[in-house]
Amino acid sequence: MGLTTYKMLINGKWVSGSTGETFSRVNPANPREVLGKFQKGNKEDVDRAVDAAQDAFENWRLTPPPARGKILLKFSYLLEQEKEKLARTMTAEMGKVLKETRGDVQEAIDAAEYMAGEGRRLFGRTTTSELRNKFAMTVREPLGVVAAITPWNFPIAIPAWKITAALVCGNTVVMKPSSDTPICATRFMELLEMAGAPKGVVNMVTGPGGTVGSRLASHKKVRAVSFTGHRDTGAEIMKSAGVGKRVGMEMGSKNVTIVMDDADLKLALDGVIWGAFGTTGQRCTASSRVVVHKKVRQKFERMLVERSKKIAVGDGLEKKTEMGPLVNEAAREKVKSYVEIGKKEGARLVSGGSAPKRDGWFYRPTIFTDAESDMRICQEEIFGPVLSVIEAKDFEDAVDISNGVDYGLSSSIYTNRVQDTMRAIRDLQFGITYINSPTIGAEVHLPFGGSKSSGNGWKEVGWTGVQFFSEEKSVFVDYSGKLQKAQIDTDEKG
Ligand code: UN1
Repeated sequence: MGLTTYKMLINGKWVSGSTGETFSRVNPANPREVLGKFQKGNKEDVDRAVDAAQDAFENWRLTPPPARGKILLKFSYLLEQEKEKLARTMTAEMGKVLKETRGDVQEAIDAAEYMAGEGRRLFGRTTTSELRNKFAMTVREPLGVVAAITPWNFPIAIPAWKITAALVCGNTVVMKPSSDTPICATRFMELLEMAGAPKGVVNMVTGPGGTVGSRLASHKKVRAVSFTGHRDTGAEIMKSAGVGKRVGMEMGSKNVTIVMDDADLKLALDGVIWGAFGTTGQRCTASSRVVVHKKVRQKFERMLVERSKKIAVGDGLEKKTEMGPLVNEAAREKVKSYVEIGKKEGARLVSGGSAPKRDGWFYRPTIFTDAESDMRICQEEIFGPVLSVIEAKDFEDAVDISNGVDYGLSSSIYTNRVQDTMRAIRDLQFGITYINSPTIGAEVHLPFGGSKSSGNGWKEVGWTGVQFFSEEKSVFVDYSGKLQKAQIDTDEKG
């Protein structure tokens, strides 16, 4: 069978890039399997897509939000119908196991459903005025053309977080997907079109971040950029975007699970294993550190090592597989180099630390112990199946270690003490805190985002997704029939 050549979506048409050049993508579990050819877009393609989105904006912003919501509801039904097929495509394209890719599609369905309902909310506020016969309220307005720069680790869910929120608010979109998951991105766009998104309302340009992504971020007509990915790329995007543009950043993290001395260790074991090795550790929310109370450290560590050795690593399409490959060669090289760094720093390798002898970018679940909080393996994002065990003297020490990183996306604690639970909720400097469950598994109707260098203050999904993609305009209606001056004319006497 010949190789399929995929196109880009600009102004309702599937087109080739202006250079005619293409790139390819292979299956990470079997790099000899080439999945397709994709358009290598450039600046001109971005400009065409932005112009199309700009042209489509006028009609889309005036389309009643409930009608926009209906398209999103239809989109959620189409995703539901396509769930199994899409999940299989995703596993072949980026490697995570089938039950997780099904979860990825489900997360997109959930986001689309939530945002469909927003079409009948998009709440502003009404409030009082300090003057008589004057009315004050806020209304939500779209921003205009927005850019979605999306990652490969949640190639359906994360585009859905961003794009369904953008659309219900009345924005038009240009998406630049990761070059590791262009098939998922293509199918995502096709389903949006089938759901009824008018031409130009959603566009997609594939190609290198350095040209397509940076042109999108710096484009004058783009009013907002929503990015999920590596912190260094995020910093570049911030620079390209310059001032006057809304930029939402979801970047890396160095998440933590605290296991206290009173914790249910079996429950904690399930949670830490899932948090650290689910998605092969390639989640922004993955637990790459486990901070264990000294009283249970040795016991818990033995349990972790024993379980980690049993994890079945392999092709995510096979039923027995529990952990798939890394997304690409560079990702595996990065993991390898951090394992060397960890050894040199003096942490003790107690599980994994090598790649199985087979094709594909596999790596064994890896655990370091005797790790110290200031080691690079405990500070830097590895984005792979590498977990470091750090011992804590007591609760305060555990919180200090947890907070002692530049990042702050997700945290969790296993304890049954109500005092420690409440203090953890108060003191952990992370955008998300879980009690007695792993650091992964956020739901789409609550804010998602991190503190410190994990983000820049904006959050995604739920009502915070709506806030990002809309301008809350203040409106004053004076029906007194005379000039009334706020702050100057007072009405103290009544
Ligand atoms: C990500 O890794 O960027 O909470 C997103 C979770 C998922 C989303 C992860 N619902 O792990």
